[in-house]
Amino acid sequence: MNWLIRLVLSLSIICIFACGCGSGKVNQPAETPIVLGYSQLGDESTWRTQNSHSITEAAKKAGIQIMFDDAMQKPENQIKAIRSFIAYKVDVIAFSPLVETGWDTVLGEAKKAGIPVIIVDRMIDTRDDSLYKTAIISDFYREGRSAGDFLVEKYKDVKHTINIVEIAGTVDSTPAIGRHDGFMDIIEGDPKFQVIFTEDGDFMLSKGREIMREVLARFNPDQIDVLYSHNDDMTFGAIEVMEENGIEPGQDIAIISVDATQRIVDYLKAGDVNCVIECNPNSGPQVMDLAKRIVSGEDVPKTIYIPEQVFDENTDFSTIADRGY
Ligand code: GYE
Repeated sequence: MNWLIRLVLSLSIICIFACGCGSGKVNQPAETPIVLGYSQLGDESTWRTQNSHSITEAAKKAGIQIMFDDAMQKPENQIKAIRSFIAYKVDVIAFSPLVETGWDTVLGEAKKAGIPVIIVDRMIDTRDDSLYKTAIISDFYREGRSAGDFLVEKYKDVKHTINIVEIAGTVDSTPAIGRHDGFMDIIEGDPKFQVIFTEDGDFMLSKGREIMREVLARFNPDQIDVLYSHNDDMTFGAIEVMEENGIEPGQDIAIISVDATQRIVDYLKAGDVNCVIECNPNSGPQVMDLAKRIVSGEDVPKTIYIPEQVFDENTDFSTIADRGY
């Protein structure tokens, strides 16, 4: 489709025109670049900012024209963006779904239009897996189990009750579901572990702060042994509040956090956080590779898990590479 028409239509969509530079090859016939419509769910966290950066940079490097839309944490905006990608007849659609449910209709429309879909980062809940070509995601259930395993090991010789506060991610999102379920499946085996409070903080620093204030209004600090937070930004908010209240993070309250941004790794090294579960936001190059393979008709695996690690207070810190975000 004519780019001028697309430009006129795409008022709310930032189009990043990749120059396709860097191949250095001469005599190469000019090819029409792949056009990828990408619906990002928002910009709620350090992880998300890095993920968006990884996606847009990788598109440039791969010579893919990306139409990138930020849905600002609203599934209805994601549906709108996907519909506009369909109207523009992009070659491939990729999106990171805010929540798991509610995608069948719009993905059915993409399928009808013959546009393949790549799911990135979080998963969708559907009975019809022909609605997407591939999903490149994190194993959130395993992340939750790793958090539980850390506690079981840390408190293996302790007999008294371990009271846990959980700050969870967005309701109905794959990371919040997996990180909760995996964790519970491990700790429920031992009645000394008790989750005394859990609330959703939407993966946002400000909500982590708010929730920790609420927790301290309900409980004395010495009633809380552990904070399990579904992402680093919420942990940062909670730590701020602990410090305001004279609580030593990592000492008075043990902390488990998910993502592994540089700032949380620094806290881990300083003893302010006890366990960090890595969640890797740098999926851009793999997404571009999948887009190219799908457009050229290659078969790709239905589910791809991004490899991730766990760092805790017993890790040799010199082995933790700089995070870069
Ligand atoms: O952990 C969190 C972000 O979906 C894996 O979303 C992602 C999560 C990530 O807001 O920081």
